[in-house]
Amino acid sequence: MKTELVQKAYEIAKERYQAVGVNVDDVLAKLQQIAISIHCWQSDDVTGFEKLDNLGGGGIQATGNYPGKARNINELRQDIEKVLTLVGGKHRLNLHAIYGDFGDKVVDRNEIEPAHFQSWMDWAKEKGLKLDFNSTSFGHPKSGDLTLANPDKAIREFWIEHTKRSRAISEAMGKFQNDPCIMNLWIHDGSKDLTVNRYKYRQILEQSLDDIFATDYKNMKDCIEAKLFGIALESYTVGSYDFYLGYGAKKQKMVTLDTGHFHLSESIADKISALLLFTPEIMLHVSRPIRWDSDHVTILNDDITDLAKEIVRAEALQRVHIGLDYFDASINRMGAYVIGIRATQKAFLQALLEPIATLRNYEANGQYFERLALLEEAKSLPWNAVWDYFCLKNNIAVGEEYITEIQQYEKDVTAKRK
Ligand code: RNT
Ligand code: ZN
Repeated sequence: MKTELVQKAYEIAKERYQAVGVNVDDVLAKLQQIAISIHCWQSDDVTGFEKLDNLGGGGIQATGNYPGKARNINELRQDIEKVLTLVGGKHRLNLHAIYGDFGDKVVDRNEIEPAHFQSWMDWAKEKGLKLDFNSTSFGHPKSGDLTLANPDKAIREFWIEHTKRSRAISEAMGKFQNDPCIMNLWIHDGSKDLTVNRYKYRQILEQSLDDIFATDYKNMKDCIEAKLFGIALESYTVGSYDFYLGYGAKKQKMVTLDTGHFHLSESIADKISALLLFTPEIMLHVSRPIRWDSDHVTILNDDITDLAKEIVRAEALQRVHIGLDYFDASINRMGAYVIGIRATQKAFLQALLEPIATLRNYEANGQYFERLALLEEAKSLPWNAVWDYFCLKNNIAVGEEYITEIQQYEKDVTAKRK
C-alpha cells in the first residue's frame, strides 16, 4: 500500500477522532504497549516435543491436516519468528510443558526441569520475547479422565509433581527474563457420563491445588482455567467456572477466561469488571467457539471487541493479561496466527478509540438516546486508517499485504515439510 495514502488517511482520521475527544497518538502509544501471549501450540496442533507417546485426547482436539506443521523445536521457532515479522508490538510466547528441549531423551512429565527450557529462554531473550508457561496434563498414558482430581494417590501425585515442577520452571523463566512468567493450569478432569461423586472429585482437586500452590514464588504468577466441558467428558467438569472462581477469590489466584469455555450466549466481557473486584488479575485465552469449544482462529467480532472495551473501560490493561488459544489444523498455521494476533490488536485499538468521556457524560445525565447513538456512530469511525498507520509505523505489512508474505513462506518453507 502506498505510504502516502496511509499517512493521509491517518491525518484525516486523527481529526475526525479529535472531534469526539479522542487523541489518536495517545491511543497508538497505548496499543504499542499491549503484549499478546502467543500460544506456541497452533504451530504443531498441540503435539509438542516429548519422546513419549502423545496420546492426544484430554478433552481437546485439533482438526484438519493442512501440510507444513512444525515437526521440531527449530521449525517451531522459525515459524514464530516469521509470525513476528507480520505483527506490530512486543509480544510473549506461551509454552506448554510438552514443548521442552528434551533432545533425544525420554523425560517424563514428573521429571521436567528448568534446564529443559533453557534454550527457549535464551532464544526468547534474543528475539525480545517474554515467556509464559503451562503444565500439560493431557495426552499422556497417565492422563485418563482424572489427573489432579484422581482418587488414585499414585496418579494424583504424579500430576501434582508435574505441576509443581511446571511452577518451578515458570519461576526460572520469570527470573531469567526479569518479568513474571504467567503459568496457566488447565486440566481436563471430568466424566463422560453421569457421576455420583461430583463433590468428592472437586474436594480432591482443591487439596491438590493447595499442595501445588504451597510454595510462594516471586517471579511467576499462577492462573487457573475453567471449562464448560471437554470432548468425551461431556457430563461433568471437575474444574468448572464456579469451582475456579471460588478458588481464585478465596486464594487470590488469577482466573483464566477462555472465550470458548462458556455457554455460547454467555458474555465473557461482562465477567471482567466482576472478577477484577475479587481476584488479583485476569488471564485471557482469546479464542473463537463455533457451536462448542472448537478453537477456531480468533477474528474481529463483537465478542472480542466487547471484551477489549470492557478491559479498557475498567482501565485494567495492567491487570488483564491477553493470551490466545486456538488450534486450527485446516488452514495455513502461520496465517492462522497472524489473523488472530492482528484481530486481537484491532479489537483493542477499537476499544482505545472509544469516545468514552462523552459516552460517560451522556450516561451520567440519563441521555440514553445520545449514548446509544454515539456508540453506534463510533463503530464506523475511521479506526481502520489508524490501524493501517500502526502497521506502517511498525514496518509490517499493511492490510491484506500479509497474505502474499504467508503464501511465500509456505512456498519456501512449510510446503517442503513432508
Ligand atoms: C483447553 C484449554 C487449554 C488448552 C491449552 C492447550 O480447552 O483451553 O487452555 O487449549 O492448554
Ligand atoms: Zn484455553
